[in-house]
Amino acid sequence: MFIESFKVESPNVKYTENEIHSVYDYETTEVVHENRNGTYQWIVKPKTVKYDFKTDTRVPKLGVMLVGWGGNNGSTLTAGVIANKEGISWATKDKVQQANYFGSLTQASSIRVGSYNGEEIYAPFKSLLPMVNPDDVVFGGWDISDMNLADAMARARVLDIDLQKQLRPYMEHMIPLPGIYNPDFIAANQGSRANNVIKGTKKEQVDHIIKDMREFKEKNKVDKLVVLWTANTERYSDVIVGLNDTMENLMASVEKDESEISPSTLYAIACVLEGIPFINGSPQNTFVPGLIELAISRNCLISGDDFKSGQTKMKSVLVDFLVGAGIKPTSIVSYNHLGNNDGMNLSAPQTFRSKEISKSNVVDDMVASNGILFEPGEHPDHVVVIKYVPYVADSKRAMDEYTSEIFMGGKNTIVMHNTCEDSLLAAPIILDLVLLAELSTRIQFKAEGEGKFHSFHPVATILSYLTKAPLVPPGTPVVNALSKQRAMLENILRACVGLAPENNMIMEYK
Ligand code: NAI
Ligand code: DG6
Repeated sequence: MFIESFKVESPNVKYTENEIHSVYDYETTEVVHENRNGTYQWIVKPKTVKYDFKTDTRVPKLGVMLVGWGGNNGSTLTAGVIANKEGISWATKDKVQQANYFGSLTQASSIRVGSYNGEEIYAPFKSLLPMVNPDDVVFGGWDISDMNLADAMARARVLDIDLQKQLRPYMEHMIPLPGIYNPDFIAANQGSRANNVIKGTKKEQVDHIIKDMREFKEKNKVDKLVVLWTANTERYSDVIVGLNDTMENLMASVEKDESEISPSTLYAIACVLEGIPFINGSPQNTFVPGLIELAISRNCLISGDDFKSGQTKMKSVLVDFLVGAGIKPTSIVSYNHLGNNDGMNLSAPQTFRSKEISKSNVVDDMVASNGILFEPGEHPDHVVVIKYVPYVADSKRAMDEYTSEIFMGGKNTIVMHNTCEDSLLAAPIILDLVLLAELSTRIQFKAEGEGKFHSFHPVATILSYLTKAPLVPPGTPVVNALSKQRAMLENILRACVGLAPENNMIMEYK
């Protein structure tokens, strides 16, 4: 049975006018390696830590500024939100299609809340805690191309033409602000697009972005802003001692107009200085060590890297299944071809290399979790190929071959072929990232023994379900397995309203 909303009644949960308070027992285990009677043993000690969560339930008016607003993702997301808000439907060759948010965890997925008369009760994911309604978000942003969003939507060739016609009046007045352009960081084939750029030194460019954000907030009367990079994949920046390795060195390098500070890092610096959450949807190392230090020192949310949309999402499910089933994946070969501007930009070796790195590291934690199948340091062969084929436009083709060793030396080969508009996968993920980033800034907590409430660590691991290469604070394990990432996010939100983690034991029926 599906219900739209619910309220938790528990001595551990208190709803006040502006907050939900929850006192929560976090069940965990501590592992120690100790000398017991002359031999070292692994000892595992279950423990319970009491946490206090408090969530501000006042939902702000949210502004979202996209870097790369006029790209396929930016224009598709903007169009999709307008279509939903306006209740637009359009004719396809199959049927009359209604706007929807399919593919969005927050808007289109559900959670199990319990059982009622022997039936499982589910509710929308978004009913867990008060979240911004996408209809109320004000979108804006920057692009190095000055094309208005209606023309950008047409250039993207993603949405049905009847829908585009209806959306045009809403989008033709939307014009991206000039962006920071440095041809050294993206493919040379992007040069002809760059007719809308901010001039000046790096310091002046950072100041310009800060001014843009302040003006956007003021003009649109938004309470809060989130900025998300959905611009071209950049090449990696070199991380150099004295240049960008510490917060001080990074800021000094901006003052000195050092060429190795990338545009994405400059936008991120501007956001952190203004206390505005910044999310990186592309694979490059925007978050150089100096930037991470800056974000931590200012307690400003940063999150990344690279949207986890299709092929990698499947990989983080399939390899988790194989390793979890005691089957040893030995070779993973992933081919992609696509014909959109992202594909054209990735046809340059340096930008491709950024994507290759983020697509390749996504099974490491699953492999490391099973010492029966894999020796320490052993990995499956893992190859990623991306080719630019203009004809297929945004309709990306992904072909994967997984070869595994099974019982008694047998071999198993699984082959998958996935065809999908890339931007229709990415747009709902962008929405989830900004809505969840905003929500997470309203949650505070303290563990027993901690005097004061505090927010999550500024490096936002709770968003890792949505990214290929989750950025984590130094010394924190990276989790790539999709089901674990989803469980982490859902269970933390459940804790905020005093609900037990979803443990799937269903003891009520045993
Ligand atoms: P796109 O090429 O259509 O859009 C990128 C936009 O960024 C372009 O309009 C370009 O003019 C603009 N741009 C480039 N540099 C800029 C700068 N410094 N400042 C402001 N604007 C700038 O690409 P698309 O398909 O929208 O993808 C965007 C990014 O998202 C790419 O890096 C892609 O690799 C990444 N991504 C996409 C996924 C998907 O499924 N679509 C999944 C994972 C990541
Ligand atoms: C080709 O791989 C282009 C890329 O931008 C991908 O489409 C994007 O990174 C999505 O990757 P995945 O592996 O999540 O489908």
